[in-house]
Amino acid sequence: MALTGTKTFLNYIGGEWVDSASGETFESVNPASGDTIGTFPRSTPEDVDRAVAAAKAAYEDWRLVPAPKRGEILYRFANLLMEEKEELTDLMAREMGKVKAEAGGDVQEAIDMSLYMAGEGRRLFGQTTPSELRDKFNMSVRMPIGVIGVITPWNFPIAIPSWKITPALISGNTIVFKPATDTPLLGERFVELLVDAGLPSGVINIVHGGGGAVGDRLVRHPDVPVITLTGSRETGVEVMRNAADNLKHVHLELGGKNAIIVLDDADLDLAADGIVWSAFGTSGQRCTAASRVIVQDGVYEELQSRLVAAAEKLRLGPGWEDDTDVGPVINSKALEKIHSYTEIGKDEGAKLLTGGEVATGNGFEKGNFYRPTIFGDVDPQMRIAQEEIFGPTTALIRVRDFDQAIRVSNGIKFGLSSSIFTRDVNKAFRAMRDLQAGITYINAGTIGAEVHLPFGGTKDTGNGHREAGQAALDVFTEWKSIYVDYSGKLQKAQIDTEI
Ligand code: UN1
Repeated sequence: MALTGTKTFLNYIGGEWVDSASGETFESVNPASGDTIGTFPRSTPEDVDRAVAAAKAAYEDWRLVPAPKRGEILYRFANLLMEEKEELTDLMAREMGKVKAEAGGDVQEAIDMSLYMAGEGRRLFGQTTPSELRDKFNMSVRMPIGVIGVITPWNFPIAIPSWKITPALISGNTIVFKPATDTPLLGERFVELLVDAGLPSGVINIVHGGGGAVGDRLVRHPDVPVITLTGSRETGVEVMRNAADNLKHVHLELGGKNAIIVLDDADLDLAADGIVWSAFGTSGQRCTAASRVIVQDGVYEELQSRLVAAAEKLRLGPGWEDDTDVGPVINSKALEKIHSYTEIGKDEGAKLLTGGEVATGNGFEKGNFYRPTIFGDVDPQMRIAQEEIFGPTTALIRVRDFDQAIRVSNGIKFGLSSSIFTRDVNKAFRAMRDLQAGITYINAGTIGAEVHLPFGGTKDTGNGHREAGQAALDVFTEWKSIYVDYSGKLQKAQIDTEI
């Protein structure tokens, strides 16, 4: 299959590749070069309706396929991802822009997740418990829910669909998948591989198009009882509101404004490496990116100069070139937003230490390249220290002591990832307890979550759910409690209290 070019792609509904009812299209564009990757259907609510109907019909049989058999399909899918890892990595560097090492990691995360969820096919544990009555057996089992609406972002175009789709499938649900319009080809490849792995018709459906026509219809469709979305806080609020009329289960994974704390006793080499990796990896376009660095007085100057020197050494370039450290950002709108925050930071009185500009020359004009940016002397209340920028910009905040560091780290509306560099085990444990976030790292940056642990955040990062790990199953199943009375007589719970 050609990786780039103007090939036209289709939706996949009920086991067939089909055009949109609209006949209209949009293009996926390489963020480093401006080249067209492919043309995709700009789908309509009508297309969503067809996909939901197909998924609803397929659910009737899929829910009855034994879970270990569903797992075998996911094992095959994981194997196909392994076989295609190199091709998908290269495609991701071109369609999404991340550097090859990270693109490979994105695919690897999907392989890990698929293997993990394939294994769930032989677990999906419930509980067996005693009964309060004689000759009675009690248990709880996980039940699938139905058609799941999956809405994914462009920043982890293979990993995040796997976080949502593999637990949904192993649990016996069927899917209507709307990938981000910036990375439709990766979404399409994901589905192709699931189909090649042997998923029956209608179990997975993909409908390309925007949030307005496709996403909104999925969110409001009465036959889609569960919506899982990774996106912005604003989109999350809108989805929750629009899903409310049907009392849908909504799983939201939203923003972050993650901080790394560096105390006076930290290993500074390690901290500097962790900060550069977490702030500028994926060009800062991770929900888990370190967009704040909270530094204790005693090491502030030293760390600041090390970070500026390290940021200035990073090589900007297309993700597919081996010596690139930082790739482009996703599109021109993102570039504008990132730059507008540089202006906001300057206006607020923060000190721009390095970067702060769109990269020019060297062919950079063809893509969306922004220089790694560090602000110093940032006040914790400034907008650049409170709002998610989603780009290669980080803010250094000076603090007196550990307690102030924790307060500043917690002093935001989000609660996804957090980190502390210290050699003091007591402070490390207090940080594990007191940082208000779904994820805390000790002596590591804010990125690097593994698939067998819950992923998600507190406060405005979400609505209390987690993806990945066992926790993901709670989003895609409902508990059923089952009571089997084999006494042959009417026994009354809470009433027949004699033993
Ligand atoms: C995201 O930022 O949206 O821990 C996902 C990490 C990755 C996943 C990030 N494994 O940064």
